[in-house]
Amino acid sequence: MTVVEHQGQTDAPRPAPPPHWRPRTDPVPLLPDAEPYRLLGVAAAPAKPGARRTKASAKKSPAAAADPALLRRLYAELVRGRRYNAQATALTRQGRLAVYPSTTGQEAAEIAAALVLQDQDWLFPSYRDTLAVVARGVDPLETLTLLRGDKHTGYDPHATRVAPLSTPLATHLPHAVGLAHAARLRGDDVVALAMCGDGGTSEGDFHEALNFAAVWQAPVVFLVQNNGYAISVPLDKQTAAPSLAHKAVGYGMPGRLVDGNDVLALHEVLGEAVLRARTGGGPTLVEAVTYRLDAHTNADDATRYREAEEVEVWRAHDPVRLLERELLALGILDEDAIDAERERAEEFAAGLRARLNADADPHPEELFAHVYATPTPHLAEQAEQLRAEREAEAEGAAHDDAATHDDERESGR
Ligand SMILES: Cc1ncc(C[n+]2csc(CCOP(=O)(O)OP(=O)(O)O)c2C)c(N)n1
Repeated sequence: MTVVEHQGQTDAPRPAPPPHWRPRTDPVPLLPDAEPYRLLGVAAAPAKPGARRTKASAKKSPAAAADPALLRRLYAELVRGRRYNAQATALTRQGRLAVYPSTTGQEAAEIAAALVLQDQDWLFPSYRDTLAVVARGVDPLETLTLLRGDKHTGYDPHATRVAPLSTPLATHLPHAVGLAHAARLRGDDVVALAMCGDGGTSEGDFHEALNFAAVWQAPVVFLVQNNGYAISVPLDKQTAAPSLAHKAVGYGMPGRLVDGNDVLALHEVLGEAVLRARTGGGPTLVEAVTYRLDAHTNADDATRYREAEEVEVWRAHDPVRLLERELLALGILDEDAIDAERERAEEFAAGLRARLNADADPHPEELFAHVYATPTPHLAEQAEQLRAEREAEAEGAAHDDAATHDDERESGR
């Protein structure tokens, strides 16, 4: 296409642009890494095809500089998380859970998200993020209560500083921004970390949340777990952006692209983002490139939209094995320590199983208890209606019992 200048305008002096025409900030420092950021296995990769990885080369890896206690903790949480996913999925097959969205393959992002927060911070999870919630310290049984279908949430969000698992996509992101902004106005040292999937980034709430977070410089970290699919919809049907992390630049916040299976890289990047938020630097968008090895939920058939070969490629990049290999090479773990960790995870799963195999006995009227801080008149009316119906039922049952008793007496039985 040829651009033709309007006649008579070519030599006219151009007015200086008003301030809102100029870039408000240099976009280049906000751009994400060209490749997903990695720490595990970096120096350990063979220099030449066929070259063997040695202990010495592993020692040069960035993991060698990390705190061994942190590395052990990350490993323990990954092993427990993997077992938790398997146990929860098994419980759906036994009818003990209504549904379970597994994070098998995504454990690194879940664990890193929980571990970078301080006690006073808030986590805003999506329905998939039960593992992050458990790693944050919420009772694992209570984490599953919503998925069992017993109660709205299952844990007290204020006691744990974990917002309820959000089933509607991305609706919790503006909540995280609002909470963080309010905390900052009050002078409270609070950071909110909000999690969503790649599909969640197509929701209006995602964009509104990022926009206001940047405008207000709210202390928020957004973590997108890009596992390639929103149920069956692949990423290229969600976005034309170079990466999800690039979206940050349009809002005026930094974007980071991280290997979502590298727990150490995630811990570093999320930790930096949390510190930045805490010290007044504003929000960050972190995209973790990962993969859900299990189906979307136990109710989904993933073979209808993805090839087995694709799953195998990701299985070879397993987050638990990735850290395990590095720690073995560094001498931070040995086979006995690995067995001990697996044993601990088994005990954890057995405890969870036993507790979930006990029938829950929720009170029907509790359904109305935690919907609003002040119940609406409509809700109060419904609660009253249910109470009256249950009372009438109980009276009816008592009356029937008494009548049966009288009949039996009269007939001499
Ligand atoms: C507002 C809204 N729209 C649609 C749905 C139905 N839904 C449930 S999960 C899902 C896909 C989500 O994919 P993604 O955000 O990538 O997260 P993932 O499940 O992969 O972790 C959809 C569309 C929903 N829960 N909420």
